[in-house]
Amino acid sequence: MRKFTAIRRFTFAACAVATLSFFARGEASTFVSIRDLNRIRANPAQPVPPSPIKVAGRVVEVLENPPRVALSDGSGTITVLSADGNLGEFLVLEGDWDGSSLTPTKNEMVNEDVVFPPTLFMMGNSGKGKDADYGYQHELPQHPVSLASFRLSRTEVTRADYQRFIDAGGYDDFKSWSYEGWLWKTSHNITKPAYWDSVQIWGLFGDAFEQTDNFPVVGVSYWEADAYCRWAGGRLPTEAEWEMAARWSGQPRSYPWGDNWDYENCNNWCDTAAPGGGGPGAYQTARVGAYLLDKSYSGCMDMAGNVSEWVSDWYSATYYSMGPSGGAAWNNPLGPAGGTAKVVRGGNWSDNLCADTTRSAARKSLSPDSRAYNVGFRIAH
Ligand SMILES: [Ca+2]
Ligand SMILES: [Ca+2]
Repeated sequence: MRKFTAIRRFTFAACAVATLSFFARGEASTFVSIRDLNRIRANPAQPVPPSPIKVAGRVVEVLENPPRVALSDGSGTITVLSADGNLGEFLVLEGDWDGSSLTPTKNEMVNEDVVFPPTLFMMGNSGKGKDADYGYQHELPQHPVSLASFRLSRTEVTRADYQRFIDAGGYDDFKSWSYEGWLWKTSHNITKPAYWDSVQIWGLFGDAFEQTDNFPVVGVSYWEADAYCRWAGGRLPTEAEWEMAARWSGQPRSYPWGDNWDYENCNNWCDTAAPGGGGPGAYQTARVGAYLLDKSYSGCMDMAGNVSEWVSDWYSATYYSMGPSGGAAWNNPLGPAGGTAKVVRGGNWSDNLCADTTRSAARKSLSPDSRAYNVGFRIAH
């Protein structure tokens, strides 16, 4: 079995991406300040971006004090790839270029993929720690699962991501939909997610808040999540893929970050810090990736909290007991052949059983027609 150190090296070397989009005019060669990229890098222990790095396929020099990137052109969208290191939190910067500096107008984490090699892991309730404290029968038995290589989006799919699906006519093109999904969509005359307006109020006592572009899309049924993934050339992750990405570090963790519960680590009912918006008791989602400690060993964000996530499996309370006998690994399990409810994984902003439902082994079932304000999804390839 390969170690996750190898995954990390591969992921960061091949996929570490930050994008600087800006409106620029002028010289053939100019300097763009990336001080804001630097400022937002949450972990001060992380190094200055390695030099040289690639910008839109070209190697350019990264200058320090202050950190900035030398660019050879002054317009359009550029992509910054780290050559061999972690740029920190991956961000999109958009801003106004005045000829000497960039004034950001938007920062958001890039929803790039984490790449997983073939992995053997232990799925289900570990019987230890918080799994023992809060476990449920349908999380048993713990069983070995062997997964083929796959990619998974680092963050939940955002409203900006989903807007592109809408703008591309995704709701009008049957080719992006399953047969069942298309029937559901047309019979209910669905043209956009529920809770799609940017300003929302989600609690009896909650304040109005704004879902910006980099908040997770919510209010999508399983069929809409599935259609988005098909349109984007991907698919929903399987339940096994989701759980491995959330908790496996060579050992199963209770939560993405480890075995100890801290309600401030993720967007759940109990946290008070609300780094992605809101405040104590805030009835709302948060910007994806805003809770920096809600990060799995593999680098996926918000797998404990923010929104719960559709996976592709039909739900069965006894499915884990249907695997191979004799302790053999179950290869790429896809879930039951059919059912009446789909599996949803991970906790969310409205979960008030905070330490329980945010566990990485926790499972929930939900009608595929359901369009909830606390359920979104991420995309696999
Ligand atoms: Ca919260
Ligand atoms: Ca989540």
